[in-house]
Amino acid sequence: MAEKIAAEKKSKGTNGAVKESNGTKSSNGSKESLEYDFHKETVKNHGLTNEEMIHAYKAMLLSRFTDDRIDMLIKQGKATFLISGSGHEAIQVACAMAMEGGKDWFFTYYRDNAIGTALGITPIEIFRHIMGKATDTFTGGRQMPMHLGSKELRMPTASSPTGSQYLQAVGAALSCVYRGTDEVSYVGGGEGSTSEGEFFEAINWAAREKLPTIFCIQNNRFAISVPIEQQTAGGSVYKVVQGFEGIHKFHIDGTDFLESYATAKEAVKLARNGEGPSFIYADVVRLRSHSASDSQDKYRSKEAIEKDTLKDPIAKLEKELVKREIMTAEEIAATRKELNDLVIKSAEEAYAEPLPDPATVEDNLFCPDSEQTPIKYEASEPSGEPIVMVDAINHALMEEMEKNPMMLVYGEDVQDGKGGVFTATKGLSTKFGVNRCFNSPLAEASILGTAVGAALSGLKPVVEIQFADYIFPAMMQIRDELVMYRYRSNGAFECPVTIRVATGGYIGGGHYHSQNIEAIFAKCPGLYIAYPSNAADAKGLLKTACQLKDPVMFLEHKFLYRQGYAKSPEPNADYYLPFGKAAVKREGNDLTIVAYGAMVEKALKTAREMEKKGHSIEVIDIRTIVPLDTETILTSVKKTGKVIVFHEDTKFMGFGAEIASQIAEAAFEYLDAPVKRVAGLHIHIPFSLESHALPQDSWILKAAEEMLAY
Ligand SMILES: Cc1ncc(C[n+]2csc(CCOP(=O)(O)OP(=O)(O)O)c2C)c(N)n1
Ligand SMILES: [Mg+2]
Repeated sequence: MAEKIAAEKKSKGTNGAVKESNGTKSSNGSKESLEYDFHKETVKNHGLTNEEMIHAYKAMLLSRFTDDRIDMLIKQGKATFLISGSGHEAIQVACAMAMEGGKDWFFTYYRDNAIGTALGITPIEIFRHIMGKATDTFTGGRQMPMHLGSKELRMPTASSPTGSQYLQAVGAALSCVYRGTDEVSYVGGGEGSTSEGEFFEAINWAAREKLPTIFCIQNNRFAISVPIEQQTAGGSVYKVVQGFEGIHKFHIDGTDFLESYATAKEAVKLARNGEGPSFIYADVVRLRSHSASDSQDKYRSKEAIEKDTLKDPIAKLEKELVKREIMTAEEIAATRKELNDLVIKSAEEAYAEPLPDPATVEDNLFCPDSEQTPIKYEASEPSGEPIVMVDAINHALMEEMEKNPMMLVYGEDVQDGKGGVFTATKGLSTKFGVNRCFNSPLAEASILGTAVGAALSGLKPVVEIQFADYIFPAMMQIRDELVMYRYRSNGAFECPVTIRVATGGYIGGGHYHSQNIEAIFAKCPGLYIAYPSNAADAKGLLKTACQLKDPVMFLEHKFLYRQGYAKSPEPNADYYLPFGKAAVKREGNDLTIVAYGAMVEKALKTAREMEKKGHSIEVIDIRTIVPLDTETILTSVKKTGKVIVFHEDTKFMGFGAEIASQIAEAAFEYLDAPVKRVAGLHIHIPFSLESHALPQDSWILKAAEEMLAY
């Protein structure tokens, strides 16, 4: 497509590539590229009114003056950090003006200040943010500068990991198409961040599905101190991206506002018309050091730094405004003064405002109860035909997709005929169509990253990770993005993704088809985690996960999928189980065993054995890791005085350590024996020696005997 467009442009003689290279070397040896493929001829068709040009100029100035003021505030001890957009303003303002605030989606990065000002974010809002004030509407004082965000502007609060925004923008673009809109999704980033794998995953997904995404790579030739030659093969990711079909590519001078605007306008037009994504590679200059913690004179020559100032986008636009007689030199001077005064006044006002109330420190980690989906829990008893766990999961997905047209299911191999490697998603794509249940590329970060973007923009993605062992490419999206959105935006954005993960061992799966991951992910604040032990619980909990406005990790034990003892009478379509409510599977007085997942049946087996010897054991299935039903555990322990915490994952740093320590802290006086843990060895699960690594019936039986004899 892009090649076709380029060929057409050339044949029309309006837009051929300009091949002019001054061949100069910067201090670090970089050759500055001036081989633009978007010709100045097109710029004539920018279509901007004089007022719009002045708006652009003012937005650029406001952003620049705000940067300058922050630098001053740091010197005065009134601010701590600056990450400046100086030199990047033209392309940013151009993109903002080519799009529509409040309609389109903006996945910005920490240097995208001028996008904000062009869309109407005011200097005082920036100052409140950089000073971490309670009035900071982007993050409520929770994030360092510069992480813009605005619900009204559809600008999900930015984060710091370089490159994690790309897939999210693609997910939002997917949502734009799914919802039948002509909305467009912008994503900004630096040239350095394109070395992250997620960048290429995002280009791949957007190009493959022709999604309305505008990738705006701002090439300032440095990633902190690392020059582009050390960053990218061939010295330009623009060249690398040529290999992707289905995406329009533009290489432009991002310091030239009109060229930037004409390009952005073209890209937005293509996206709105369903003609696919665009990749804009905009050469810019970094007029300040990377951040307030960096001094570029350590790694750049004075001459090279000075040379960049000759390309200052604001000076360029001023020249253009005068040349076109849109503004006089006097008007420019007056505008500069007026805006600088506004910036100084805004900084003073913001400084006087209060810091956040310490009482709010835990707010907005999860959706507050008052705003959560109202659910009638356990409205019926499971009483249908007995069903195996994997079918219960399948039915939960069917029923919830039926109820919620915004719910999508995707992952590797989930589409029919396969219907998932464990058949959990069988029939969904046939019943609901492949726009609602579809195969993703083999890329876990893509699955999660797009799901985050889709969820932010109104969909309910319920995605599958084929094996827990392979969730780790998605770790960044889960740990730093998914679970943080609500908190980092101080409640403005929610990210209700459900991640179904096939988990656990006992299937002879060796190192890479056996892992348990609940302890790793329980360390992620803001994530609910369920780990059911039977079909009815699986259905009830998964249906609840599909309704909740928070991220949920839903762990499905592979060994239980078709296990006879994990069968239950099927609950009906209105059966929902609450998170944080443990099940007392069996009552007893002499010992408590706290278990979950595949360990529940082993615990019950031990209880049955010990009953024959006259001992009564209480078995608790916690059902959800987060939240943990500590109350049910403590009530039981206070009654029995003895407790074994039993799980499959490694004993060392396993989730049982948390349970054990909570018991020790809250019920020490009630204990007649030290808290005991029975769990897996701290090794990688060996294929042929699995039964020596994972807990066996004999392990828990022996431990119970010892505890009862204590
Ligand atoms: C995943 C990740 N690794 C490292 C960092 C630290 N870091 C912050 S900005 C940056 C350089 C980014 O360069 P580039 O993408 O070119 O954007 P620029 O800052 O030049 O606009 C680095 C390494 C980070 N924020 N995230
Ligand atoms: Mg850079």
